[in-house]
Amino acid sequence: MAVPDFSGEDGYRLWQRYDVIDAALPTATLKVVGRTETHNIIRDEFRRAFANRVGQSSGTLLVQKITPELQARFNLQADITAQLGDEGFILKRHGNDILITAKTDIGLLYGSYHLLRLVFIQQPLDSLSVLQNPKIQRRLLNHWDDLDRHTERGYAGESIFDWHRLPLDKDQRYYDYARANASIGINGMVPINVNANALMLTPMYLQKVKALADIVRPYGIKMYLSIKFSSPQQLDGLDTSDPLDPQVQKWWKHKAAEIYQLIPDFGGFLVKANSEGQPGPGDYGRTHAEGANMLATALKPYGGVVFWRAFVYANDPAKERSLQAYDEFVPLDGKFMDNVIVQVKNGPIDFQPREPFSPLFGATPETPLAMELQITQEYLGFSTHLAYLGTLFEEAMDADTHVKGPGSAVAKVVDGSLYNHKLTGIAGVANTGMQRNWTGHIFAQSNWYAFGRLAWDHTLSAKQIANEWIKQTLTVQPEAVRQVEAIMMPSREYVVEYMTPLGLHHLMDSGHHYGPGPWVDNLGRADWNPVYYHRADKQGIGLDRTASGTDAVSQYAPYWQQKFANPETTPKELLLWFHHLPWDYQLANGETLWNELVSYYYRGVDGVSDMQQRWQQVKPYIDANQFRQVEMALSIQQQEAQWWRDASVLYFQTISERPIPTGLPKPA
Ligand code: GCW
Repeated sequence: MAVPDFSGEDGYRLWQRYDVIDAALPTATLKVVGRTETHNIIRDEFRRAFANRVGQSSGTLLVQKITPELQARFNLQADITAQLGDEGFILKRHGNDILITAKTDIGLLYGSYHLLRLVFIQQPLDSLSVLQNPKIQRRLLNHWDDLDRHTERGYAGESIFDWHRLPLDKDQRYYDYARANASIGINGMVPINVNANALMLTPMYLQKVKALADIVRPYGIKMYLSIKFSSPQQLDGLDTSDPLDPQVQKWWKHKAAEIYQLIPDFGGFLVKANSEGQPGPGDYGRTHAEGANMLATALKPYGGVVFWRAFVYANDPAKERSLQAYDEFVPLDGKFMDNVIVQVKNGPIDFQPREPFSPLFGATPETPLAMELQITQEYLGFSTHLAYLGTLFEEAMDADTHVKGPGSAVAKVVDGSLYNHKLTGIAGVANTGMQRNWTGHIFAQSNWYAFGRLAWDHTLSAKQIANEWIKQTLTVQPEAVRQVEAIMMPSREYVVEYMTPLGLHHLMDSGHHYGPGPWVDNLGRADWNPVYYHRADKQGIGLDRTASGTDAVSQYAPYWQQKFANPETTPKELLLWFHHLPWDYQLANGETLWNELVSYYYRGVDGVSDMQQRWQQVKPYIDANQFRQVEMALSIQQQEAQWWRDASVLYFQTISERPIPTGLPKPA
């Protein structure tokens, strides 16, 4: 047997494979005006991209901060340049020259990455005229990485952050990480898990954090830290961490001063409090607002912010889990300081393959909300299943809350436009690790990419982002691009279909959340058990969240209350999220619920076969190593989609006592 040759593309360069894609500098000369570290990065980036490839036309590619003289030379109207924000940029062609301009160095860097993207996705530049500003101000990656390099919900090897070797060992990966993030507009990072380790705030670790912050700063990335609410006790032996205690307040003020002395542009704190066993203000009978404001007061003199997570479901175990975040946070609206932003997961449970939007979005007019999306695939097959999440992120952003009538999309809550908030943010739970290709599955890179692009501009479509990513990462051959798009676009829906169709959710096996476990009923808390969510019994299946059940529908705007109250007007894909329905319930297409449920499970498996076939067709256009990695992962996914289908259908069949509909093969 021949020894396989794995010497090809290893995925390390992500979507920055400039040197293998055929493209040239669009002008003959590059001129970057300025000598800061960021200017040097820009020079280096163009050198990497075009090395010895000479441009086609005779002009100059000029990278320079905006001046009146440049405005005149490139015909930039004053009203255009007035629209430039601090991170924004303008790209403008004039004759044979191209200008990249901005108000700041970082704007120049973002403009440079945008031009590179346009070149590598083969956009014509003849009449180039672009003005862009990010729509959301703080665009963060949240790493759930522990100090010992274990990554909670990480499926790509150990953490890329080597705290043992920092601060002196400045691994090349940190620079490459920063480059990749800057190229898609990510401007903040939290290198440490939300289940925080208090040690992070000790002087020794802060030196390490400073070293990282210094590396990423010229790329426009700010450092934030997750903190443990009990730090004053754990680190300095105070006898309380009560946010209203003056000693505790003083402790945090000193800590903030210490941090800002090392990292003057430090972004702020991310906090998971009174959630899943973490300490918090509730331990002292104080509210989330009192806890957040105490930290916000300490950060305020330096311009820092607090991201306070709304992922809580601790206070009242008897209350259905999806209700709890809304019930705890809505009464606090108006009580948070203006440098606090509440960070809300896209759905009311927990990063399921599909959830309705969280009813918190739009329900707190006085409180800015950041959206938290999960890039790592905790509930979507880890890094062995191909699931392009651009479509999930797009669905989450575009969902219309109707809180101020039609056109009240979640994205408008998050970008601040619905309630006129200046402080805006979005966070993605990262999927990076030490694997050579960073994310374990080549296609998981596209989820990191899609998060960044949508955080920058939520009006981009998932399809357009997939197209960009494919051309920069895999191939520009038109037919192959089309095929890969046809793999990516429905891929997340296939996962929904073979894991949790029709609004089912949280049926993954306990703890690890990989593989089916719809039968699990013996965990420590009722709301950790899959049976809690599907409620299958002799009569039917689904969780009644209408007024006759947990009444979660009442947390939505009246428009949705009405729709969700009735199974006939509930979107089919959320049917069993909101309703418990008889097995023989008739759907609009004439099928019974049981038959439809089963056929969805089959459809998901067929979808994976379709992806496999399409992948074989693009073989000639994909690097052999990339091809093989994805081919092998798809074969795992094929087996496991069948496992999901068979386990789920057989389990539910023991309850429904109905036959597999004719025409479908019987589960193995
Ligand atoms: O869903 C849960 C995850 C935990 C995670 C938690 C959270 C970081 O299973 O691993 O903890 O969400 O978001 O805080």
